Amino acid sequence: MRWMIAVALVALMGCKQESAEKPQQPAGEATPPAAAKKLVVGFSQVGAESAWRTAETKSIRGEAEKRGVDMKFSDAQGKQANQIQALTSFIAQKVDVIVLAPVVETGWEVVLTQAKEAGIPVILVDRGIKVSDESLYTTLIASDFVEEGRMAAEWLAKKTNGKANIVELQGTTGSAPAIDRQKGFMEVLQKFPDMKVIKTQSADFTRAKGKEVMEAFIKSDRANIQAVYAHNDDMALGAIQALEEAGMNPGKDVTLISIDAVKGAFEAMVAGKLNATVECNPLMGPLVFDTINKVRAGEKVPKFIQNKDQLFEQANAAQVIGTREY
Ligand code: GYE
Repeated sequence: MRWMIAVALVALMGCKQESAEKPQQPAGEATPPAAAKKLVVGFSQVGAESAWRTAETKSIRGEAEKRGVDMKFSDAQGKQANQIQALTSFIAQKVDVIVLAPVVETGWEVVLTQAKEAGIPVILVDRGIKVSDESLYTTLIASDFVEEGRMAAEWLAKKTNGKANIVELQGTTGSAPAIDRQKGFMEVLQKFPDMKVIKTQSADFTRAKGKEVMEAFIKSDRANIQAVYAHNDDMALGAIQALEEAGMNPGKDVTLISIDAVKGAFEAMVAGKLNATVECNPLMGPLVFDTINKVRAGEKVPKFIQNKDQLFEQANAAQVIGTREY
């Protein structure tokens, strides 16, 4: 009898210990197989410079949570050095996959070679890179920024009858969207000899710098500014503020077009202060994790997975604003 109690006690203790270690596992359920182990993803994000970026972060983090992915998130505060450090740490931690939103296009060879050697696939999101060896990343999920630049220029040409002195607010120097949005825009301008970019400067994709740079443009060339092309909405919103403070009429005396199509841009269009915006979709969480699953299942994925974008203008802003998710 006594030994029976002892055995029962030991069994009970064993059970207790197990349930203390695995509190979430309901009693009686088998230990999950090794394959069901949580996926570990390291996500190196640029920062939080714009409303677009905040929406992207929310989408990717939200989807990770929904799918039970263990996501290690690192905010680089706009610095490539911080991203390289984050990637080095992800590699040391042996994450399953790295998701990288690269701040600039160049300078990734060394750290991506380390990821490759460690057998960790790298998925680029929203911005591309320039590397001599394309096998250093698996795929890029992004919009076509050159096309966005073209769309902006075509729209502006139509709006101004092919005649405008334009000031350009560029995104972060060396970043894919700044380079390509300028490229696409200038390509279309070739067809319109009376459309000229009279001033161009980086405002780093932020509203504060957009305002600052626009103030400088107004100071030096006020009478000549007829249009503003901003590489993102935040900078256009900053420019609107600068124009208003200078007693000018954004959306009327000065035509403004930007890129992203965030909520703030729709509000400015409804208020008549911004004329148009080209969408750049940041809601890529679901696509990112679907792609990760395919890559892990050994499926071949295209080198470039493109988000499709469209242009919105003042005329339909009020109608559309309620349907926008970011
Ligand atoms: O347009 C801008 C941001 O990389 C596509 O970065 C992204 C750009 C986006 O900060 O607002």
